[in-house]
Amino acid sequence: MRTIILLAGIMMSLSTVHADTSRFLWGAAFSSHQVEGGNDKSDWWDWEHVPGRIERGETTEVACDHYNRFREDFALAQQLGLNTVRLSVSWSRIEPSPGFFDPRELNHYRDVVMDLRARGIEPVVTLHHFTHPRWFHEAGGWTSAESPKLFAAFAEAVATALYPHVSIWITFNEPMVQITEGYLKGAYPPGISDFKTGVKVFENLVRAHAAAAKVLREHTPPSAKALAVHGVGIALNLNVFHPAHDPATEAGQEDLKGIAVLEHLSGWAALEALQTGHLAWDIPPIPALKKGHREALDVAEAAHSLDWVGVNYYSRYLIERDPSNDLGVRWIEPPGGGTYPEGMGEIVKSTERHLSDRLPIVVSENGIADALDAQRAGFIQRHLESLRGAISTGSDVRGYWYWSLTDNFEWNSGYSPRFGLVEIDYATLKRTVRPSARWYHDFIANHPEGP
Ligand code: GCO
Repeated sequence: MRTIILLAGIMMSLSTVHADTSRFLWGAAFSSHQVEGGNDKSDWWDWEHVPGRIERGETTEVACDHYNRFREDFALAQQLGLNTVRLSVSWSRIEPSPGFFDPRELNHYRDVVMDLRARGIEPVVTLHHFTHPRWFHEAGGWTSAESPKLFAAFAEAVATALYPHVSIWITFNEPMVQITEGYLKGAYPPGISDFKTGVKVFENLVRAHAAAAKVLREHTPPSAKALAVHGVGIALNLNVFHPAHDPATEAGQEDLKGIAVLEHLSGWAALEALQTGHLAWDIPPIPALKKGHREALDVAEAAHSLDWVGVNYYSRYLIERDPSNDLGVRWIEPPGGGTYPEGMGEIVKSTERHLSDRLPIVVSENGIADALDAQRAGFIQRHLESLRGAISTGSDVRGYWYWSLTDNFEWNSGYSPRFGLVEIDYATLKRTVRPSARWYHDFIANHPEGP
């Protein structure tokens, strides 16, 4: 009898009602390097161990110890009523040396996705979230013509090992951030600051996406079609840019020209290439490129290589022309800060204007660093209201993934920005669900079909 009662208790906690995955994907996101700890065969590990790079000298030996505590974290995701969790797998763990795919690590990630599924949560798997193996970096990383082939081999190893448990894939997180931070500004690994190299990297990322997309589609189970989105997506970093000056003035017109360059670089060039297979650069002269850069190239295999588009949206910036800056523009935080909920709907609409394939949209990241948890619930609510506005005027948005499930390592900023629905006490690794997470739970429960 006792056993029966116990079992019934377990069944009850596992049968937490989840929003229907065929209607709307409610979730939270995170990436391997930012939470797992011990990702020591990666380029980011080497980067963060150079003194002075990361605030307060923080590194990821332990991070949130998610690698060992994923079940505890997913139990919390389940309590929150999420029906999707967006995670990433670590290429450097899986392929620590060229061509060796470590079966223990592949099994680890199989356990990860199966644990989610056992809880009624659909895993969304990102293959590349900024970090990759040290050996790949040493072999030239994304500047090498071999890189698309190497990435596709990694994709094949992952897709085979996780089959048939993953129906929603993301090839790259923020490919254009990888390019601007890593190859134009030199603020992320490999720390290069050279526009022409960035252009080459873009081509390789497009080829790598296309090669991986083919493999991933072949390894997406037929049952995936029952989900609101399935197959291959990309997560684009899209900010809202407004001119610093009145567009009716000459200065405002200059600002708009700068915005066009930024938008092309940060989102639309990639979105166009992955739909049409046509990779076009049309950059007017800017300080980093005295003569500008015009280039058109066909990457036929990239045509129609997306099944859905992910939009990472955080904030708004005012843009002003500034010849002293490499890109010829200055980013200004608007008075009162960059938080701009109306931008959620605006960015969905402008994404749609750049769709030539009919692709559904998912908000693949949206979040706020708020240690005191004073603003988070309001932030989410206002962004969801804006999203609701876009949907009610015809936008095809099928999901929302809050960044992030737990606090985590925020790249060069270290551990101080607190994005989590769940707070991490880094001294004890204790997890505490924040009040805003309970608010999010209730919102989802009341809006199973979307905001
Ligand atoms: C990015 C990433 C995340 C960040 C998040 C908060 O945008 O850099 O996708 O890894 O942690 O955006 O800044």
